[in-house]
Amino acid sequence: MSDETPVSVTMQKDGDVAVVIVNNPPVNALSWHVRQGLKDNFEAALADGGVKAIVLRCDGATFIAGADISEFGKPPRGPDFNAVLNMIEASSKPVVAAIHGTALGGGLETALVCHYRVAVPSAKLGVPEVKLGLLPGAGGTQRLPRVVGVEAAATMTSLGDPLPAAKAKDLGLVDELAGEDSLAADAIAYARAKIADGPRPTRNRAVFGDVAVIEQLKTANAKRWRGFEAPYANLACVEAATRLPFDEGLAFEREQFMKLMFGSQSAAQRHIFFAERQAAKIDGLPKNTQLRDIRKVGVIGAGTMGGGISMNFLQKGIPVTIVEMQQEALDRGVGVIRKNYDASAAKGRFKPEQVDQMMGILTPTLNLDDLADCDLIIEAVYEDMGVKKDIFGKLDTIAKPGAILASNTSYLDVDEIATATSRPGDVLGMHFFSPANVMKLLEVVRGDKTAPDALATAMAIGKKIGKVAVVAGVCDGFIGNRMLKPRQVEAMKLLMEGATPAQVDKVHVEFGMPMGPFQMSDLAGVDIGWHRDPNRIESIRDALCAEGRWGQKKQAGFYDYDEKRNPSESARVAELIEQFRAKAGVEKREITDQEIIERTLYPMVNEGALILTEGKAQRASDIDVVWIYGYGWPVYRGGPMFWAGLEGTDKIVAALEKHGFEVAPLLKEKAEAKTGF
Ligand code: T1G
Repeated sequence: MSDETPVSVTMQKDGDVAVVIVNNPPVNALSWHVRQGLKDNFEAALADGGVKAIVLRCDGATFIAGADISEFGKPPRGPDFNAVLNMIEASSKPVVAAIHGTALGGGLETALVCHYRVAVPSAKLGVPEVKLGLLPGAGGTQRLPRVVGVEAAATMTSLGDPLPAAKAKDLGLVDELAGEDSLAADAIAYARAKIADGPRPTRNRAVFGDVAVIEQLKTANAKRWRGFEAPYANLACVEAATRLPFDEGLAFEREQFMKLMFGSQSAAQRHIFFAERQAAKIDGLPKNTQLRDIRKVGVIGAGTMGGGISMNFLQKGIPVTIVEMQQEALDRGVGVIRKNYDASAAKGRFKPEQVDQMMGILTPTLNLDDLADCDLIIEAVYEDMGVKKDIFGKLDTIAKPGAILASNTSYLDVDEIATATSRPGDVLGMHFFSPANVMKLLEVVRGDKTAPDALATAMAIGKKIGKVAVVAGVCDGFIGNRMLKPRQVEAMKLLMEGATPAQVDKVHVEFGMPMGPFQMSDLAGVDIGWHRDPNRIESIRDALCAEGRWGQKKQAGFYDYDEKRNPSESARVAELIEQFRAKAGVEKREITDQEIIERTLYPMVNEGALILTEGKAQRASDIDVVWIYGYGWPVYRGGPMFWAGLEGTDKIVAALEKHGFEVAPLLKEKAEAKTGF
């Protein structure tokens, strides 16, 4: 081993058992120096006549959690992973994997070439590669069917969810459960007991189970896997294991792995893996920033948003005081929370006693003064600046010193709201997405005067309640809704010029969005932001609203809906569009799908470039995270800014200029340099 190789693998001896220990914080990823260390130490253990059995374990929080994803796409370094694994599997001495934390991906593949596996009950074992647009590329798809059978292997690889140790033991993936605090000793004892049995190479075991599960998984997950390549590649490899000799199956797996590895989908999904973690970091945050303690939360407004927001905290055991102005609204809001929890309990997500517990720490009140002991207060009332400033003015006197005062506003100026208080440092935005107890995105809006510790606390509590929190700057629509605007404006123009709502939506759905602009408008409500004057008809939308076509909630919007909310194209809407087109003297023309992409998606990239230049997002990858987790942008396209790199920023600029858009300087720069963001 050359001297510049970091020492991340060592070996200890316990009598006739060698213990190989990996120590590569934070997750013991299989970085090149780990592979090198495994090779060197196993070679030493195998050459040592006094060693009769070998234990592989890890220091730190977890067993090996996979290949080092940060190495992907870089020049290969250190020994080939498969070669190291084959050496371990071919060991003439029994090898036992001692598992704690999460044995994931290449980590589980390493455990699979060990002849036996011992795990603590709290351990989890899985192959999440599919979530990175990959598949287990070190024999996992060929060895799992030989240990847990085809059904479990197909499910594990194509869905990527880890198994708890007990379930893994039921499946034969774990041979013995160790004591939570005695894993090393138990694994050594287990290894010693296996000396007589000797090694049990996984590759020599027979595949078993029913291959029919593969088609069943495809049918059951068709909607969820729409547009994804990796789930199907995983299943193809497991299917290959049922009919090919091991080495041929390994070769097939390798070929499928390389295809995915060098494809755009995995690059996109790996980008989002890191982007999501990067989003949690606040650039320039003073090192010694202390988080404020959030023991109790106040929520003002018990409507859809206030109720959903409250649920996030209740299910993490954080007490909530929820305030409404009228008893009837308060009772209705609390009733909806209870109903939602009961529905989740009926699906097995909560036990009935958990629902009672959560409802037990919810305190409904009509009195704003009852928020005096809250550490975080989230206002979720009507989107009106006057109403919000009035509330924040009152909170200024009611809330205790140091309480964070957050508005759930989806676009209003947080700095202006802060002027209603004498403590602008405590004021920020926490923009949840509806339904707030389901959608993962949380835009944390940083006001000019927001204190760093208040911002850091809001980001941390967002993560604690299971959200993906992203820092946004104050501007109209922050990050997500600001980019939605040009998309919606152009979509409406396309209707005037000859496209139909169904054509525009179809292009977006085929692109991978869960729904198109008009389906989204019908779902959210066509009347959101409408001036409410049925006699003032200045746009197609005004005309729809004036006729009560407010969307799904009225069984009519851009589409007609039956009682099950199944949409159908509306002759009335076509007539309205025709009338507007005639009045405006616009000639209907054929609109291509490509033009729809260029005029609805490219302007989003343009707006994202402006957001970056104005400093309203910390980094381009934050914008991607917003669109993946807030709007369902297909993760295999990596988010708008990442996708711009795949699409070609030069191609985007050329199209935007062709359609008469003013191109953001930063986007122009990228186009000239022929790079992405
Ligand atoms: N490679 C590189 N860095 C990783 C990493 C990995 N596999 N996993 C985590 N990190 C970094 C992460 O970016 C963060 O960095 C820090 O570790 C803590 O992570 C050949 C090809 C293990 C459940 O997909 O699911 O094996 O932000 O915040 O919440 O077939 O990390 O601190 O700078 O997530 O405690 C397969 C991915 C890889 C597992 C821990 N393995 N990781 O969660 O910490 S592909 C995975 C996770 C593969 C083989 C194939 C989670 C975790 P920073 P964290 P956590």
